[in-house]
Parts: sequence; structure tokens; C-alpha cells
Amino acid sequence: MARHLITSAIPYINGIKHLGNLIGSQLPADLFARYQRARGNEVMFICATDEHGTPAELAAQKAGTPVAQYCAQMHEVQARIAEGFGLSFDHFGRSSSEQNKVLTQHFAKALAAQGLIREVSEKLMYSNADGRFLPDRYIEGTCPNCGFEDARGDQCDNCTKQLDPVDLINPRSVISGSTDLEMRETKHLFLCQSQMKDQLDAWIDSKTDWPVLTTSIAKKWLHDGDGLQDRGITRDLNWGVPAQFDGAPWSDMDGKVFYVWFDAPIEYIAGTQEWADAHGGDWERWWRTDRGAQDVTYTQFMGKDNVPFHTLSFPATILGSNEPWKLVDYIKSFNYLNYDGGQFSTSRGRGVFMDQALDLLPADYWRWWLLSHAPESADAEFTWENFQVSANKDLADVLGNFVSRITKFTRSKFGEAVPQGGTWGAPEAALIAELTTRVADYERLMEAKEVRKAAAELRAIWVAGNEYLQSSAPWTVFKTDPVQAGAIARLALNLVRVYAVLSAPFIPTAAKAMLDGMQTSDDTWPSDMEAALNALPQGHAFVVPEVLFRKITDDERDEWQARFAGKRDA
Ligand code: B3M
Ligand code: ZN
Repeated sequence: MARHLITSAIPYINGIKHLGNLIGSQLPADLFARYQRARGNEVMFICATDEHGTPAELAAQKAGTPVAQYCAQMHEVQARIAEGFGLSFDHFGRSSSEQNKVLTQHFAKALAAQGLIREVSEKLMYSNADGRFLPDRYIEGTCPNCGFEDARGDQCDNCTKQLDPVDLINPRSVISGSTDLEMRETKHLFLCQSQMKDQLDAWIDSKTDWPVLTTSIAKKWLHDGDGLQDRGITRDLNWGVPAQFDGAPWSDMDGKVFYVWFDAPIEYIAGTQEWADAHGGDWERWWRTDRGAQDVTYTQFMGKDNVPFHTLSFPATILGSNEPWKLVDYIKSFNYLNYDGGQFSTSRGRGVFMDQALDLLPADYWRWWLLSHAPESADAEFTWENFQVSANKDLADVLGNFVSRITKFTRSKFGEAVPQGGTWGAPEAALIAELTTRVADYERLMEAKEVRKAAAELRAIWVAGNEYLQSSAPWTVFKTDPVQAGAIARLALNLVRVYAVLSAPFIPTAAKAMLDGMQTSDDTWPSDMEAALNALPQGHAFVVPEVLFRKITDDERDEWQARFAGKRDA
């Protein structure tokens, strides 16, 4: 039994995420976690809310709620929505946890012990209009690398280059828009990443199986321009992990906290500790290579904007500590999902957000469309036409129709039990051969985290069953040879169970309904197709499930398209 540690990038606490965020990390991570569990492997699937930093502080201020209370409430909101989407985290943690505070301070200390922390007195941007130092994300200006005018102080969203606010041309405060900014002296801790450049470079080079999207971003940042710079890992803020603590190897850091991007990935580990503390489990066997984690395969999922932090910054923390922590084995990254000819926009209410999606349709519709159109090789686009066609064809016409047709036919001719008698011949052998090949391919694609291609293969597996049913036409055969019609129905009913098992990582709710309909809890993976198609024996009782997927009407499509177009859209 293999052991899989799986993490999704942890969503910021402020606000509810849109479908583009969902397909960029949490949903594909869930697909992989569900698949590995279905294969009988041991899985630890961790996600959390990313609660520190200015975005949380400002959102709380805007909501008129103390920041700790705001985070607690928003965590509950996000946890509920995640549950609604069937995201099967073993633990959905919080980066503001005590565990993460202790661990973040531990890492800072360990890095200092390795000579990798420098204390730097530097001048930072102070906004006179706002009466505060401006964190990186609250300064915008023109990117010195590509000329993009809305680059943030920490990163350019256009060329993905990590930035320092001082690099920006014509900087302005995001809070007030003020350009009355001045540089003021303040002391901060710097992580000496530059000393680790060669080590990180060699490590990235060794990852020949990683997606090009992941390695190209990492390489670009390692080698473009100034390369890997030392980075400030503290900020002048109140909300966060305090940079001054008992046993800290520095002083005068009161009133400062660690940078949110320093503590956020550490929450992957701390989240596992939170899980262990809640369940009495052992977190070290997932994270400490001196405690069993050398046998773990660790896969991370994230959008492309998060890649530099996961290929360079977080590994610098892990490697730099010189302690036996588990490093990531595979980083699966995603391009962006656009919305109907533009971008999702939180401020303009453009596009579908996670809570709204669940109000419209059950999670499986969204899961199927998003995963089967995952932005892997390029950016992808959500359109309502495409969503409607995909749901109506794949889910209603192909899968749903197969299940409803065979269960209703059998009930009407044989009653609600798997028919007896009859034998399988050449058409059945051909179907079994095709399914065997396709399932092997599906397994290969799922292992490779080729999300879109795996979805296409699953769809082909559904189509194969439909075509078999169509061409073997038990409703016609029944008129002359009822026993043979029963043999066909027996295979097709067993195929409903097989489809439930194979489809569960994509559409868990429908898969459950299919198993319930077949009145079985046997979710054995169909490694031997012939055996799998005999799992439900002759005489086994079933019931006709409710309609699995209703069709989306043209009126609904048009109404939704108008509703989510964005309030201030021209
Ligand atoms: N919260 C950014 C995001 O939600 C950030 C990810 C942290 S992963 C450690 O896209
Ligand atoms: Zn740029």
C-alpha cells in the first residue's frame, strides 16, 4: 500500500473563491486524493485557510469585525462550501493555529542556526495618507520587468516575477490610491535564499517528470534578471505569527510578524499536526523522513501564480533548516480559468463563485465540467454554452441515460433483481477487452495527474457501455430470447457498479447514488474487468435510482449568463 501526502494551495481567508480558484488547486487535489483512496492507498489530504497578512486585516476592518473573529467565521463559511463540493480533506486547517505559530517560529530559529537569517535595517514604504507601512500587496505600480501597470509589490501577475515594492515604477497605495509614499527605516529579518540557489537549481533539474508549467516558472525566476534574491520574511503588522518570541535569536522585533508567504506553506505541516491533535494520529510519519516519511509520495496542487513560492521559497525553508523534513515530490500547477470572454472578478461580481454555484446545481455538474476542462496546457474558458452542452451530453445523455435505461428495462421485464441465466459471447468479450484497455489507460492518466485526459478516458468508458447496450438491444432480444436479454442486462447492471467506482473521484454524489441503486457497498476497483462484471450475482436486488442528472435548459443557461455577467460590466 502506497502512502500519499496531498496538499492543495490554501485559499486566502477573505472572501469566497470563484470556480477558477477551485479548479486551480482544491478540486484537482481532491480528484487525486479520492482516486488514491479508491486504489486502496493511504492518503493524507490537507488544506486550510490562509489567514494572515494584510488582506485578512483589511477585510476584517471593512466588515467591522475583530480580525480573529472574522477569520473564525470565514473559516467556517469556507469549510461548509468545501464540504458542499465534496472536497474530501482529511483536515481543513487554519494557518492562524497555535501549531502553525509554534512551527513557523521553529523554522525561523532553525534557519537562523544555519546562518540563513540576516537582520536588515531597511527603508520601507510608509504611506503618510494611510499612516502605516504598506505591505507588498498594498503597493501597486508598473512592473520593471514587463511594463505591466498593475503589478503588485510582491509579484507581477502578468510575468509572474517576484518583486520587491521598491522595484515598482510609480508606486501607489492600494488602500488609498495615494502616491504620497516615503521610505522609512525599520528592521526586518531576511532569509538568505541566494546562498541556496545552486541547491535549489539542482533540485529543480532533478524533477524531469514535473509539468513544464511548473519547472519553467521556477527556472525563469532562478535565472532571469537578478536570480534568487534574499527575501524579507517579516512585516510591520499585528496580525500574524509574532517574529519576537521566547528563545528567538534576535531582539527588537516586537510588533512585527512573519510574512504571510513564510508561514502559509508551513501550514501544510501544521495542518497535519492539527489533524493529529484532533484525532490522536501520528503526523511525523507524513512529514519527518527520520520517522517514516521517506516512504511517502508528496504531491502539491496549485495555480501558476503560486509556483515560485512552492518551487523556491518553501523548499528554501525546508532545505535550509537542515532538518529531516519531507520535500515535495511532484508539483502539479494550473493555468487560469477565464470567465465568458474575460476574467473572473471579485470586485465586479463577475463569474460564478463557489457558494453561488451550489445554489444553482449539485456539485457534480461543476466538478465534471471543471475537471474535464482543467486549464492544464493553457488557460481555459468557462462559457455557459459549453457548460450546458457538456453537462447535458456527458452526464445526462451518456452516463445518466445508460443507468436509467438498463435499470428501468430490467425492472419492467425481470423485476428489481439481476437476471438469471444466459451466457456472454463475442460482443461481451469485445466490451470487456475494450474496458480493460481503457481502464488501464485511465489509471495511467490518473497517476500522472493528467486531469483533462483522464476525464476524456472516463467519458470514453461510459460511451463504450452505451454503445454496447445500443447494439446488443436487450429490449429487442427479449422478444425472441428473454434469457439472453437477461444476460445482457446482468452485464449492464454490473457495469453500473463499475461506473460508480471509476467515476467516484470525479462525481462522488452520483457515484454514491449509483451504488445505492445497485444496493451494494462494494466499491472494489475493477482491476479484473470480467470479475468486476460478475460482482453483483444473479438474483441480487437493486432499485432504479432517481434521475442522476437532469438537463440544463436553454432558459436557465441564458438567465445564468445574464445573472453572473458582473454588475459594473460595460
Ligand atoms: N493563499 C494564494 C492563493 O490562495 C495563497 C496560497 C498559499 S499556499 C501555501 O492563491
Ligand atoms: Zn511583469
